[in-house]
Amino acid sequence: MAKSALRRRRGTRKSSGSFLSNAGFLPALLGACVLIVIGLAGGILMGLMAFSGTKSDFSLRKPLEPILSLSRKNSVVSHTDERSTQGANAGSAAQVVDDGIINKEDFLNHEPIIGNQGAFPYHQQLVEQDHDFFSFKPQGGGRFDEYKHGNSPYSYSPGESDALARSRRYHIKKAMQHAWTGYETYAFGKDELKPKSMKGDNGWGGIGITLVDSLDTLWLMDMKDEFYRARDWVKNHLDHNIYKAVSVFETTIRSLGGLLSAYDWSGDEVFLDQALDLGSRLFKSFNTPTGIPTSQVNLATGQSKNIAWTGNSAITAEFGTLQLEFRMLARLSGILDYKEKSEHIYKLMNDMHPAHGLYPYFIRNQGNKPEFANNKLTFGAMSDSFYEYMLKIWLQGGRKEQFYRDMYDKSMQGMFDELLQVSSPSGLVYIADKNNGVLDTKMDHLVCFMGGLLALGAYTDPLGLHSERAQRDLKTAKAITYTCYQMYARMETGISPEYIQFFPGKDFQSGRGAPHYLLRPETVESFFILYHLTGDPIYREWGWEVFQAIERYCRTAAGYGSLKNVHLPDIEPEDKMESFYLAETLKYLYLLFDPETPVDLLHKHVFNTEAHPMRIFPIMDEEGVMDLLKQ
Ligand code: DMJ
Repeated sequence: MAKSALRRRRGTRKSSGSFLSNAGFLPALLGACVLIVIGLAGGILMGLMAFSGTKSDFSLRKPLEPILSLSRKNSVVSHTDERSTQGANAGSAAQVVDDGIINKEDFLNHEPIIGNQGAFPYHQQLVEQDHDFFSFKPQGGGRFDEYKHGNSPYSYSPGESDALARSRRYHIKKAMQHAWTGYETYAFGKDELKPKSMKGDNGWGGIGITLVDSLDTLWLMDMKDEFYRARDWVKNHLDHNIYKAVSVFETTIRSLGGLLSAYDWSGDEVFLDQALDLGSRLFKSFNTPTGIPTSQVNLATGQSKNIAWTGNSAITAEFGTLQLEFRMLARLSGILDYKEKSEHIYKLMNDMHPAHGLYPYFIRNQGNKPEFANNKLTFGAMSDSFYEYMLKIWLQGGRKEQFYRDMYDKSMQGMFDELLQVSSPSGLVYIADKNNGVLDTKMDHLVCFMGGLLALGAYTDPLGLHSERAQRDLKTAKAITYTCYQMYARMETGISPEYIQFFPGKDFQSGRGAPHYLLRPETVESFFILYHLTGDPIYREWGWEVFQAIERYCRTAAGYGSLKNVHLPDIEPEDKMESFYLAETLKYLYLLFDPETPVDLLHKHVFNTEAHPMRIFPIMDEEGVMDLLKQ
């Protein structure tokens, strides 16, 4: 945007979005009347210019973003003041919103402020190609307070942050090149690169987990030479016939999902052949009396078992996160069983009718009927992606299988009723756990995927984006994502710990015993989805901050390593780089800054839980008959 236009928009910042209350309007109207009376043509022109200047502020607002109905009952009146936000990273003063929200009811009745606080004030200068990340210093969490309760306070025009985004995208791709080059040099074909000792590691059984998980990231970042070298390894060396019990869930989301997505983007049959081979081996885990697969399967023999530390139970997030992949496999192979048996799990779960649509994370799968094996509710570890797939199965099938959407909406209602919390004193919105009916006021970093999921659910809600339900979900998505951003911003390294705990009067503290960061993606995942759907440039600002912190504190000579303690800026990274760093974290960051992305979340693609995008497909024919295999 031209600088003069930006200055003009900043100059018109107001505390109310009402057209009539915009101070530019009345003077313009009065001026126009006077000038008409005295018949001065030049005066008329000036009046018109003043009027159109006011209008242009409204036309610059992004049309996708809904403005809530002003007639909603019990809305808390928001008021603003001109205090500047502490440490704001742009010269312009932000408006802190004191919306008086201290508990869940206040939050749920709160009507978000949308686009009426003037132009977006946080744009920074383009990033140079030789940018020095070592000088990055976290600025703390005392900024962007005006976003806390699901507000999108500033106006913006589509694409106004694109030039800046491209200058940042360059550095995300450089990061991928750095990580991939390290992997290719020291660990090609191994499961993981050890980023400090520069060695390969085959902890997953030797099925090239990092390579396969990275394929579509290489494709989307246009690293085609690297992609085809990896493809040749998949063709010539990848062998799933290994005598080892592997995790059905992890191997499905990382390897099977990676192969299917690589096939979907490139059309290269090598990936399909390997996916069909791997899928048939993993599918042996479904041979249980209940039909709920075991946690592990031996890829060579097909022997399957649950893991001992769960008390021999199956894990909800594991068996509930296989469906996108096996439905895709059914479609590509013509083997209907893949679809039916993976979907059957959801029917079984639905028939258990858990209170509030919330599922404990251990399920006994030995008898003829599944049973709940504990009473622990969470949207974090061990349950998370089960809720994610309720929505995404529905999206994958062209939004026609209402059963899944109903299940999702019921569970979200349960989450609102039972788990959603507001912290004190800051009023941060988060999703707590519940153990045997007692709230555990903590939130895993893993829960941060919920910002993106709720937003996706809102934008595709059959009741419409302007419905009360979708608006509730959208503002909650934004509020949780703000809390997740704070999980980074408030730490000494600018990087989030594994979980946070909330204490009355003290907001949150890093979770006792887990101050580490494993290079996890969930927060930047939500930044990407929220940016993609709303266009609000704030998510690019937060994403850039997170990326700089990762560059500063996690980069090693050959890749990136996890952090043992996010409170200690002088600590070295660990010798561990999970494949999801390349598959998810770097991919989501790249997509966040990629104005030219071919990814389309609303019309074309659905991401599996490991960030592998696949095309959606209508799953019923015109008559409404289920016909997965007809495509
Ligand atoms: C990934 O393997 C997947 O996103 C999974 O659903 C849970 N989290 C890890 C990364 O944190």
